[in-house]
Amino acid sequence: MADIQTLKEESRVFPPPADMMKHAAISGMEAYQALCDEAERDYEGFWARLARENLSWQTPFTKTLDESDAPFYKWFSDGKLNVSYNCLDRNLDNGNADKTAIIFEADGGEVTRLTYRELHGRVCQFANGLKSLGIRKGDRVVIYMPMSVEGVVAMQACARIGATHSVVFGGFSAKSLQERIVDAGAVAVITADEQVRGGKHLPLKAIVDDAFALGGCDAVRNVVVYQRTSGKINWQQGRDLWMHELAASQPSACEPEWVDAEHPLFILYTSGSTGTPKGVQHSSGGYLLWAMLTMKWTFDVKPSDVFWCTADIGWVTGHSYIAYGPLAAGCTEVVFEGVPTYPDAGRFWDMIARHKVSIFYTAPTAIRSLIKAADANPAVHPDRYDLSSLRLLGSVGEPINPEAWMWYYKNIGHEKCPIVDTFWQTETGGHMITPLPGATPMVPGSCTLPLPGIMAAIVDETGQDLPNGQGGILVVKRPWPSMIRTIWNDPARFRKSYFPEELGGKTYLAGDGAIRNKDTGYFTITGRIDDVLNVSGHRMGTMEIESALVAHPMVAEAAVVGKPDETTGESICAFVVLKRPRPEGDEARQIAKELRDWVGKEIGPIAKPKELRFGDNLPKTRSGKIMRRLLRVLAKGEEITQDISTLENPAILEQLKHAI
Ligand code: 6R9
Repeated sequence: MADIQTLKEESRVFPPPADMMKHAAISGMEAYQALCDEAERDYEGFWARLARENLSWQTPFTKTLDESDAPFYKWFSDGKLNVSYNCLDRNLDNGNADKTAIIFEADGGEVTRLTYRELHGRVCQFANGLKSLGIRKGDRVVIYMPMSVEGVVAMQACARIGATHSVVFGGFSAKSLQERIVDAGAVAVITADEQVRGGKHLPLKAIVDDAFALGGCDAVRNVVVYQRTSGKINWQQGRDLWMHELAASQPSACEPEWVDAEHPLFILYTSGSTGTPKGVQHSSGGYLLWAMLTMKWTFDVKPSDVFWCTADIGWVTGHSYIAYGPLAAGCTEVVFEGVPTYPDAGRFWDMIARHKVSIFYTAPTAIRSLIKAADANPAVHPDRYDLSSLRLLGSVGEPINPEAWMWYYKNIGHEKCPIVDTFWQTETGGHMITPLPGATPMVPGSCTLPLPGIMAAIVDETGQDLPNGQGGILVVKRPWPSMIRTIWNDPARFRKSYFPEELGGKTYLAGDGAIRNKDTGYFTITGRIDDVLNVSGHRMGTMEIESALVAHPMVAEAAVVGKPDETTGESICAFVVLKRPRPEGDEARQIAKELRDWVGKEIGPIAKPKELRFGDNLPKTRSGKIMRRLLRVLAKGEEITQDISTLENPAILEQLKHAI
């Protein structure tokens, strides 16, 4: 993660390219300021105008923002629309019918192209198939699929019939999947036989079967299976259906189900600082407005662009900037199944060249690993590829350190492409703080300024505004259309997590720390202020990993902390006390491996601790609290200089100092 001191001193400023400035949707800082002023002057009027101009409403709304049940805000609540209609049908009517909607590239390199008309047909057929299974508006459908055209079709088909989808990332374990199926009360699961990553076939359907075996999935009537590899799978007659067979006999027209703007489009589970993952519930109208508008504002998407967001549909970035935003904006997008390092670490650059990608959106972690790869092997250095189609670059998921920013700017963008460092969250639905490509002068490592209408601020623990230059808590002072509506099944937790009483109950608490530059007012995100880790842009709660560890019969106690990592931003370091004597040497290594695999099975491979250390105990205060700040110092391999007078058992620090 970027060192805060370096960022404070970062003084390089990169103006946006002149020609981009001329043609951008928001052209120049005056245009940006004018939009901010409009929002300031007439907040509801501003959003109402944008919602009318950008979305097609079946029933126009008359009420813009309803704050009567704050913080359960409602937007455009008496309006009706359909998200899939806005993404697909609208493009058939406005001359995009034969335009390529999706360029899909599979892991092995096979390319499939679909026009808007074809995508519309596929979505309608599958939507009719889902209806034939009795799936209705408001039903929940879990999607556990690889990156594929079919994954996007599944999401759009749910939206078309008003079913609320919950996509679960294909790297999650059977147990994580089962918890989400149960919490969402899903009536169907859409999956694939297998997924392919870096040439390897990995099971998906088998994991769905395992999730069912864990119990509690009784509401699920059907499992719909996309045939990706034709690998061998178990089949439950009556429950399991092939996706292609279900769609085949269906008409290729499907009247969209018109839903209220507030109708839940999706639930997406994400990690919090405590307890089980939270089902973040999003709306239809407000969510789509922002997914589409940020395509125009942040990415300045034009009809001729080829847009590529490398995220997975299992994360929010894949929702807003693969499944919905690009289609609502009518652009051509690349959807990619594989990994950045297969068949070699030139894959991204090669794909950009072959598909003439003009807007490229990826995560700092990918950039950092590709820097390493390019340094190690000149054959995959980006200068070997024709990247001249690029005109805009984006970054998302975690802070981008200035060195990675500069490499991205020089080697990928050839100093011609602005970089939009987009700060946002699962809960915010779309971008919040980001440079605008035709307006904002960029500073490496800073996400710069909030988008018009986003009232971001930095406050102290009591909610008092802090002056620029003083770090504090990042908040958003006014509701915005694409914000989280509630936590599925847990409105009390929604209030407590995001609208705490200490901040007055109406201010959104992002969970990140931030600081604004004294002169420019630019924001720099300083990292989470709760027990949430960010490993390769994946969000994980330390508590979740600790619970998984202590569920192992050998483990007595565990504490998990983040440790700065050059490539993944943060890595997971676990301190473990076993029920048996502290192991050493080979035995320690063997048990560490067993525990790592265990966490992989409990949560998913992304949650496996990179490092495990064993102690006879953990550093605790006299009242028995684990002193995590000391563990963080130990994980970094630094000497403890802090006050340890409250520490009950100082001798333990020596044991935990070294990795096994
Ligand atoms: C979109 C997404 C959200 C957390 C967020 C913050 C970190 C995301 C960032 C960033 C610095 C950026 N984060 N973008 N930090 N600069 N441009 O990533 O959603 O998975 O919910 O993660 O990621 O810590 O709070 P999500």
